Amino acid sequence: HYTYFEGTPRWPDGTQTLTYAFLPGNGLTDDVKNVFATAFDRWSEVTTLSFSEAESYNSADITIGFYTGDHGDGEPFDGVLGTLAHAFSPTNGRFHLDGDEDWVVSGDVTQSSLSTAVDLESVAVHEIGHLLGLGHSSVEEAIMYPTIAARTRKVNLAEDDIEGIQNLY
Ligand code: TQI
Ligand code: ZN
Ligand code: ZN
Repeated sequence: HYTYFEGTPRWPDGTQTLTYAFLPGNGLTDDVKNVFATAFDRWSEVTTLSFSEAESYNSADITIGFYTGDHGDGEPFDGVLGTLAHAFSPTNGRFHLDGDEDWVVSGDVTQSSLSTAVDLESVAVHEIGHLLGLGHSSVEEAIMYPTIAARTRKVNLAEDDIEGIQNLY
């Protein structure tokens, strides 16, 4: 079953569009940006929320960046595998990904020759759930289940994720 963070933090009542921006300097390709856009769409499809890229990094509700090792928030990344990414609860908006992972942006992660390959969209859909206020779920099929096998793609929201998010938005 789905959970929320302590105190059930959420984006305020009446929030329609949440904006997001990519850390300047990461030099992300359009392919990478499109993966995030697709991941956001999966949540907007089942809620009253929509997501759009912000005009500027400083005005964005949600900020997305790739970082390695200690990056100043007390939750250092750890190189290949282990922690892949983290996101904070509403209304913090910070979404950090471990730049040391072998991210698969397009193509089939299950066919990757790298045993360490991680599907970017799968992780993005999960972290966006956290950004919106979902904690972890006990339902194995749920996007918000706390573990995922290596070289796995899991991007479709389960009924449990949908119920959880629809209670918030
Ligand atoms: N990162 C953890 C996660 O997102 C960080 C974390 C642990 C966390 N507890 C939390 C974040 C509570 C918010 C609230 O769960 S991770 C998966 C999964 C990770 C794990 O790198 O371990 C995914 C990132 F669920 F598949 F194991 C993405 Cl999809
Ligand atoms: Zn961080
Ligand atoms: Zn999680």
